[in-house]
Amino acid sequence: LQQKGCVIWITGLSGSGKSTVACALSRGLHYRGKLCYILDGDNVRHGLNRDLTFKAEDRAENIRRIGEVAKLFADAGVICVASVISPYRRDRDACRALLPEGNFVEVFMDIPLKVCEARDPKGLYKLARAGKIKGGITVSVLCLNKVLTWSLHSAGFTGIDDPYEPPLNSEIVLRQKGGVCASPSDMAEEVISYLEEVGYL
Ligand code: GGZ
Repeated sequence: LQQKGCVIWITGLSGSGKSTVACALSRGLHYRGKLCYILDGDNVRHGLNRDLTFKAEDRAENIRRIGEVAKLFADAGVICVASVISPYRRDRDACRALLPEGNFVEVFMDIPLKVCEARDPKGLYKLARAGKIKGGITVSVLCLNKVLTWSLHSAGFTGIDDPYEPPLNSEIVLRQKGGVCASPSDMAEEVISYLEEVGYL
């Protein structure tokens, strides 16, 4: 195998286009004969990470596991594309630190919240605005004839009532130009050009 593995880490809000760009990128890489694998937050949360919620420490664990798996792919010579919100800078930087210098390429989907919210492909922003996401599970217990209620896993929706910390030094920033988003395949081409420049392709 002639290929040098690396991790392409796509971070951004829900609805910013991470998964779509990851797919376009994977197509572009396969077209160039490169082995590539996508770890998508939403998919990984149905299997490996199905025990995790959206509270901060679970998001951190989600990112830690995805970072470790991505590193294994990179060690095996695969270009691993991770598309995850990864809202906390500290968690992303910990994933970067797992890899040799230059092998972690952070791509920031710098798409304004109002654009992501207008897209709202799964209706999650609408639910979040209606206050139907924050709060997690409510537990009530009857104790000495009084109902005691408290909330577990209190976690909001990223960008609405949970934070997103934008990267400060990402290798690539994908943003709108003149108020218009480039197509996912044009965005993927920007990533491919970068990989060519730095000698991955
Ligand atoms: C953010 C949420 C939440 C909350 C469900 N906050 O855009 P999607 O819908 O299809 O993908 C999102 C996915 C986020 O999973 P990640 O593993 O990428 O998140 S993180 O990096 O923060 O751990 C979104 C959906 O799950 N989703 N609830 N409360 N996104």
